[in-house]
Amino acid sequence: MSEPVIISTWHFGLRANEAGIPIIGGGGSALDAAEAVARSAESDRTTRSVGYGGYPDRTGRITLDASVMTHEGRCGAVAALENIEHPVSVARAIMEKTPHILLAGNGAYQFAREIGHQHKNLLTLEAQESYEKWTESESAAPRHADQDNHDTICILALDSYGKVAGCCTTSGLAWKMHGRVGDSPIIGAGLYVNGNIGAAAATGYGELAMRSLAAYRTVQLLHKGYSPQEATKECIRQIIEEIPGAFALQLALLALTPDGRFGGYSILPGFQIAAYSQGKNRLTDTPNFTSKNDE
Ligand code: SD4
Repeated sequence: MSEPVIISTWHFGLRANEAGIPIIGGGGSALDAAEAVARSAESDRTTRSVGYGGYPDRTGRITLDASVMTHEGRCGAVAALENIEHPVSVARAIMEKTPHILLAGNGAYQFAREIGHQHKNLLTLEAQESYEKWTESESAAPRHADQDNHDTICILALDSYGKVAGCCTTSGLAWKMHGRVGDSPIIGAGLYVNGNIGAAAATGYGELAMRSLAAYRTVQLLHKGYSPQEATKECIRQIIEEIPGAFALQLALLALTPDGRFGGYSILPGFQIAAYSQGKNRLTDTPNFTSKNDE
């Protein structure tokens, strides 16, 4: 038997973890626990980049990306899904009920409706007001993921049977172009799980994770014997070396191994992991490239 672990991204992961703790503590699966954490964040109207309450794209529409992956390497994802509160559960249903991995846009919406998801307007008044302010004031460039624009939740979980699983769910970068899809539903970019080696996920500026296949690369580093902390750091180091200008953008990685070790690393300061382990749910700061605070 393993000691269960749930790690998730950013400070609001702490509250969301609470939804998964009774599941994993009661002998439930890593996937069930991670999905419950994701669903809790999706329904939280105060998180600005996940589901209900998220910021819209530059045309005022909220479009959602999500993915799930199991210890067996089974996976499902949705991209550019609109008006459905729980994209993570749609991603899981694609994995479990269809021969496909990724459904996008209207097809994803139709599938969600067929399996019983309700149509819901996800744009809250607060998010709409922020959007209106942006349309009046800003240039047309999508915001880079920074301190104020970082709410994608990624969850990696280890259950008491020693199985790892992960989920990501997001409304993506605020004010993105309509139709833009980020890293979160791209298996290998925003999320990757290998049941024997470990799991990794990314949050931040999705284009960096897509160009580098950051989650897959991190799992490969775990395979080479790096610890989760070292693997996330080395992956960020490689990305900064390979991609011009990456050092000025935020990308944060987290990783978990089947023996319960975990860690994270980011380019810019401010990334935090909400970690439930050894019976405690705590927020931990992670080292980052900019502050060079990991020596
Ligand atoms: C994206 N990676 O759509 C997401 C956004 C994000 O913290 O993680 N923000 O690019």
